[in-house]
Parts: sequence; structure tokens; C-alpha cells
Amino acid sequence: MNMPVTIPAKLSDALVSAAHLVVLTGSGISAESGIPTFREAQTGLWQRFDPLELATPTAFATNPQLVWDWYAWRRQLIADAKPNLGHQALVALQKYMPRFTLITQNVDGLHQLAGSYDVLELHGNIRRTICSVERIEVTDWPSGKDAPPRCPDCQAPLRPDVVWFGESLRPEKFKAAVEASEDCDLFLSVGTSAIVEPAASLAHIASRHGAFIVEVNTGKTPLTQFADESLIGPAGVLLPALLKILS
Ligand code: BJW
Repeated sequence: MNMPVTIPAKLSDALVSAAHLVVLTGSGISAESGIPTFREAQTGLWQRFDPLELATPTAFATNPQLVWDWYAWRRQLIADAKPNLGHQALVALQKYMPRFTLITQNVDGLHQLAGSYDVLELHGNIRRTICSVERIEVTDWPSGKDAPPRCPDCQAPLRPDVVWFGESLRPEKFKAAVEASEDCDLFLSVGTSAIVEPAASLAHIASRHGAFIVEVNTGKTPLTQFADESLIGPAGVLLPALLKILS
């Protein structure tokens, strides 16, 4: 897409002078790769599926096969998807910034596939499978009828390496995300409804520490009123426009 975009002067200045840019992404950045978001009317996953039946530890304990099969379906959707212009713009932005931290709530691994490195994955990665008891990654298991398959080591059911509601984020990942948010002078919230905690607090932490807050989203969110600039539109158009300021 090649639409003309006007970037406010205050944002251009903040970008050009930024010493540390933090970008927090959500499912909206992968929407243009064909991966459904969670909460959008009509297309969001939670419009069609109940998160309490699929994305909680209780759901997995109650109906492990349903949860495993649902994640297998999502894993296939993601396996077929490719990074888009939004992901690619972030790869290039990383090269221009003195310091750059990419924090994502996404489990699709598309940032890494695009070429981003040191990505802080707050909610895990659907491409990885772990033992539900030992929490260690399992890459190979005997093929058979079991869904979910069993851990070759302890026979516990395997599960996707994602963070469900009511589960804690990996402390070291969240600590790194908080530290980056406290340190940055420019914070970009991209394609997230900004309601899922504790990720949603990061923009507010950055703001309290004096960072310039920018939101990139196709609509408004609870963060919009706190943002210094809100760019309304697709990430695949707006992020390349931000990159153009630097290149
Ligand atoms: C575009 C676009 C385009 C579209 N371009 N934009 C404090 C207060 C209240 C509640 C809590 C709280 N602290 C904790 C909680 C509970 C809970 C929570 O936050 N609930 C809220 C719903 C209120 N949080 C947790 O349970 C977290 N754990 C925790 O806090 O542990 C401590 C604890 C332990 C025990 C008890 C209590 C606390 C864990 C949260 C885990 C979230 N997991 C999921 C599923 C991951 C696995 C999977 O993929 O299945 O993560 S839920 C889902 O939401 C997923 C996402 O990462 C996350 C965020 O969604 P996201 O990415 O923002 O998507 P959408 O759909 O919401 O928004 C998309 C946006 O994109 C929209 O705004 C569009 O407009 C936009 N868009 N196209 C730009 N092209």
C-alpha cells in the first residue's frame, strides 16, 4: 500500500531525536498478514470463541483436547502467514535507533521471521510446545492418537508455550519490558486494544517516566486519550511512513 500519510511535526522531532525507542505490538500488526485479532467486532477470535473455554489453565484442565485442537488450528493459520510491511518497517527502524526494544504480545513469531531480534515475547510463542508440568520445551513426541500428546519425559499433557488468562508472564521478560519502558524517550503502541494487563501498563509506565507516547491503531483504545499522538490507520501503512522520516 502506498498512501500519503502526514506525520505531525512533534512526532517527527521525537523520532529523529529518540535515544531509546520502545515498540509494543499487539495482534493488529499481524492482521494484514491474515491472522485474526482477538477483540474486533466480526473478525476477532473472541467473537467466535469463548476465551474462558480455550485460553485459561482451567479450560485446559477441563477439556485438554478441545484446547489442543484449537491451538493446532491457530498454529496452522500462523504457519501459512508471512510478515507484512508493518513488521518489516520495525526491522528497519531497529537499525536507525541508538537503542531499540521490541516488546510483543503476539505469539505468532512474525517479528522474528521478518528479521527483528531480541524480541520480548510477553505472551509466549504458539510455535513452541512445552510440558504442562515441567514447563520445558518439547520438540519431538511419539505420533499417536493422543490430543494433546504426552510429554516423552513425564507423560504429562503437552501444551502451547503461551500465557493464558490468570497465568503469570515470565518474570524476566516482564522485568525487561518494564525497565525498557522506564528508560525510553519514545514509546509506540501498535495494533493493540491496550486492555490486557500487565502489558497495557507499559505505555503508562513510559509516560510517567517522561516518554513521548504514540499510538498506531485502526481505531481508538483506552490508551488514546493518554497518548501524545494517535495515528489512526493500518500499521502496514503508518509504520513505513514513520520509517521514511529517518531514511
Ligand atoms: C490494527 C490493525 C491494523 C486491527 N493496524 N491496528 C488488572 C486489571 C484487570 C484485569 C487484570 C489485571 N491484571 C491481570 C488481569 C487479568 C488479565 C487481564 O488483563 N484481563 C483483561 C481482559 C482485563 N490478565 C492476565 O490474566 C495476565 N496475567 C497476569 O496478569 O498474571 C498475574 C495474575 C495471575 C493470577 C491472577 C491475576 C493476575 C495474562 C494475560 C494473558 C493474555 N493472553 C492472550 C492469549 C495468548 C495466547 C493465545 O494467543 O491464544 O494474549 S489473550 C489475548 O489478548 C492475547 C493477546 O496478546 C492479548 C492482547 O490482545 P491484542 O493483541 O491487544 O488484540 P486485540 O484484538 O484486543 O486488539 C487488536 C487491536 O489492533 C485493536 O485495537 C484494533 O483496532 C487494532 N488493529 N488491525 C493497526 N492493520
